[in-house]
Amino acid sequence: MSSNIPNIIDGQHVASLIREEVSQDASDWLSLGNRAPKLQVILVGGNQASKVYVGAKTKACEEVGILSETLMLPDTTSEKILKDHIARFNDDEEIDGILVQLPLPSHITPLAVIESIDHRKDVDGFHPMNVGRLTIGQPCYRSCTPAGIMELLKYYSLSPKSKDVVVVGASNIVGSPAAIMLSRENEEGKATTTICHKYTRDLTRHTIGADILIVAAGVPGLITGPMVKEGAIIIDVGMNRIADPTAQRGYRLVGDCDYDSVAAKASWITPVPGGVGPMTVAMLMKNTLLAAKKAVYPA
Ligand code: L34
Repeated sequence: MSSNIPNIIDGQHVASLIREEVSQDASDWLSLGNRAPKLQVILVGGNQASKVYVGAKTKACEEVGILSETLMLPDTTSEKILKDHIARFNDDEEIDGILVQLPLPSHITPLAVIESIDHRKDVDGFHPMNVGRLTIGQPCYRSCTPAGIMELLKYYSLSPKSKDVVVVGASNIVGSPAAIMLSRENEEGKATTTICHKYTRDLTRHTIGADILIVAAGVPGLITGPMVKEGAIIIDVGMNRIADPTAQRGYRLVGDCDYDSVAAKASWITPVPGGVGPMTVAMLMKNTLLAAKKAVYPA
């Protein structure tokens, strides 16, 4: 057994610093005579985890001086009705950012809904306009979770430049934009990036070479110690609920890494909870303030 003790990447701490910064910027913005930024959240259906995440976003808004409203719609809401609400929010000049919490009920096509959001209010950075602009290095809203990962690497001076980065999971929300950000030729990028996914033939062959390993597959315990290089930096994006009768809420949260065996080899690691999750929320605050200031898409 190795006695290696990794450094902890404290997302709770870095997120609170970002919220403080946004709070200061928002109050400066107000004192210039502007109205308060406003985020419109839409939550369709009763997904329990979504309620927790939206709750965290609402609380953060309050804390930093962003107005927020949450429209709760039933599971049975049609795509048409949802889009009608979005059209109304697109036209509302008091609303700066619009966020439709995912996942949506299966009868709704998420891309159709995302495309109906005005890209200038797409503070999630999911609209094809924002994804496209990210890909070619143009100003855009950046998906909050990968943007939060970039902030964590920056805060702890863990430069990806010329490192071998492996991203496990190719989702539109996390894996794919994370890989794009890390491979761009700019201050925060310049990594050599590999994307693995459920069709990858031999996952370990790739993960074992990673200087920075980003895991966003949604599979608890997918990555174990023997799959990781000695001294690797581990970013665990997994947010899995495991039934646990001894826990107060009846479950506990685990990432996609088998924490103990992976930590035994890592130089740095994100905990779950308290790693990437809080950063997602903090970056949303940042994006919403940018939207209010029309900083990404000037009027
Ligand atoms: N539209 N849908 C849209 N935007 C997003 O950015 C998200 N995401 C993901 C799911 N759907 C979305 C989130 O908000 C995941 N996600 C998210 C947000 C917050 C947290 C985790 C995931 C979070 O705060 N995690 C805490 C623990 C929360 C708990 O106790 O359950 C943490 O410390 O990791």
